Amino acid sequence: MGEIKNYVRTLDIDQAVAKTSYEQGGVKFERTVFASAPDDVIVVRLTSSKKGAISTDIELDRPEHFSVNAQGNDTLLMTGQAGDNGVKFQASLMAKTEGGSMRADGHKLVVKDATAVTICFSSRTDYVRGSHKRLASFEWPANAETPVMKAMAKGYGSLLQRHVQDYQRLFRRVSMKLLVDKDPNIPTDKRLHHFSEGYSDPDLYGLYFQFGRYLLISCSRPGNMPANLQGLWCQDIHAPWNADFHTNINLQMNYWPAEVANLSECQLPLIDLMESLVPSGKKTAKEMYGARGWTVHHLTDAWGFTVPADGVWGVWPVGGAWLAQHAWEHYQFTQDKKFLHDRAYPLMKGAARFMLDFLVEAPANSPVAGKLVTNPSHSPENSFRKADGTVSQFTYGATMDLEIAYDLFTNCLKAIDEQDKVTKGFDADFRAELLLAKKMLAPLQISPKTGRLQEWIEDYDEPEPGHRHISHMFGVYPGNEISAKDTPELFEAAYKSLEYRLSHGGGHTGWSRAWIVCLMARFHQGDNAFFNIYQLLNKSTQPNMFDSHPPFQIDGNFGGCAGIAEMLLQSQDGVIHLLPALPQAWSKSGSYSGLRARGGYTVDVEWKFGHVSRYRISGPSKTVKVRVDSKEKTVETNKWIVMD
Ligand code: FUC
Repeated sequence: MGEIKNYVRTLDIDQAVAKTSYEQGGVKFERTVFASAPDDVIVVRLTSSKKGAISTDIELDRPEHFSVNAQGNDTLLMTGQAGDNGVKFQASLMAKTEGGSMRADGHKLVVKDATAVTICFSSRTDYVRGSHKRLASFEWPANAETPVMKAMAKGYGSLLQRHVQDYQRLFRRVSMKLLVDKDPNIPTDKRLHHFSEGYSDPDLYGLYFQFGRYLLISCSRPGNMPANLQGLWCQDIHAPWNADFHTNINLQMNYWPAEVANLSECQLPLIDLMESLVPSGKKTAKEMYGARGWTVHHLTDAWGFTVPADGVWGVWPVGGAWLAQHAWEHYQFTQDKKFLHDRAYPLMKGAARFMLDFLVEAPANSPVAGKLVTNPSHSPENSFRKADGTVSQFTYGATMDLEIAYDLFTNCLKAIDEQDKVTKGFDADFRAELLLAKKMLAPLQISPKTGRLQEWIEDYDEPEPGHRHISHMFGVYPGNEISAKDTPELFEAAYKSLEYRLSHGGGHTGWSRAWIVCLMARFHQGDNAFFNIYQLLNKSTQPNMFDSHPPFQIDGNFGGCAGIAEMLLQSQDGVIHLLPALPQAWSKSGSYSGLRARGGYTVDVEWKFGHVSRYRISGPSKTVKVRVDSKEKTVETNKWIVMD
């Protein structure tokens, strides 16, 4: 057959189609792969430039616990079980040749002298989403061959067209153009490598942003499970951290870009998951804490796990309260009143009820005596050193807990006010309970010694000052308790804390670096945000652009995607702020369209030499408040506004 030449692999993120092509013996071979949501199949297409040049075996394989049988001369059926007692699965592959022949041979299909081959693959398990149960054996198997047969009947051209149309409906909502000053045809792994040598390549950040959107569209569609630690791209039988859902940063970070990057419906799997956790979360709240409402500790899974795991780190019952922020954010961006009433508010109220019962008054010898604090309390995965030199992980009222409680109570109060417009006196008793608790919450502490926002209620020493978690920054991002406008002292103190973390090696995992990007954007520090997104790509990104914890973990991709958006648009303060943290490196010229702002707005912006040149805000009201070039004004919506 001869030497392989011109081997190229591409992923077209405008189409979500991957291709591998090469030449051998004067023939060009091409493999095209895509995963189609509308047809529920993975499609592989093999083509050759010369008639009859494809001869190959088609097999289905995995490392353990399965068997494969051919069905007729064009289909393979795989059945098996994950481990000894895990989910049962069934996968089906169907192939069709153009030219040549195909026959089954035991557990494989043998293709001879074809010019093209189309393969459709689909799989099923006996897991029932939502109820966390498995199908009874009489309801199984699930006929995985049905989608492949239906898909094959449509033909390759139609499958490709249906897939691209479905994908682009979501993907093409947003465009992002950062200055292109390099040949965009340079392979991405080489562009990333050039980065480490100090080349500037602004457009690579635009690509990274869009790659994050591509990933979210591809792994988090309505009706499916949310993105886990690896999205859904897992090559292992035993994945790192079981590819679970960590709720002390990672799962939430996966959904940080969803709303602002105009992929609102991709957030729905997270809402579904939350709702499915309520029954077991209620049991945990009641049995462990004697509390109303629902709670989740620092990780969960597909089976409704809500109790502590992993020792001390796991005794952190505020995961549900943090997750509830996503239900409120979904409402804020979509303005979907029915969603607010039927889904978001019940979730938020249940999470808030738990917090209300979990909070206790701080004892007399505490610096916040009589105020409400959490107890026991832990600041995710970090520890502190007490005056007597002992290191501990447990205390009361860690800053993050207080910030999460504040965020949740504030959001619940806003949600009540929204619904009060329809039903006067809406949930009045609960409103009163929230108001009182919010007033009594222990205040955030600034260290008199260092001027930094404390991570802990007392001014403890930090044994690991560069810790990857930066939990006390929750109030800056993703929360909004701390802002330049409303709490300038806390804002300054929080910035000092972040700087301190960074100067001691903070940001060494991909997701930690991505969080810092979002924070720097909220601090309106464009160049610092840029430096950190540069480091995310330079130090924590694999050649295929997957985020590296290490190992591969997808949260950094999503956090980085959200961070880039946050540098270019913010809307958390009731004003749409254009280019709030534009770095020098992207300032020469650029544009975006289709980013979303709270209140149900869509924003398009163009800029030159660091200043907005024109913009358009489309949305439900006639006018809107905007902040451009540090000036706040009210402008008309739905039309382009040209700056002088
Ligand atoms: C948290 C982090 C780890 C890792 C794990 C999946 O526990 O502290 O770094 O990301 O989640």
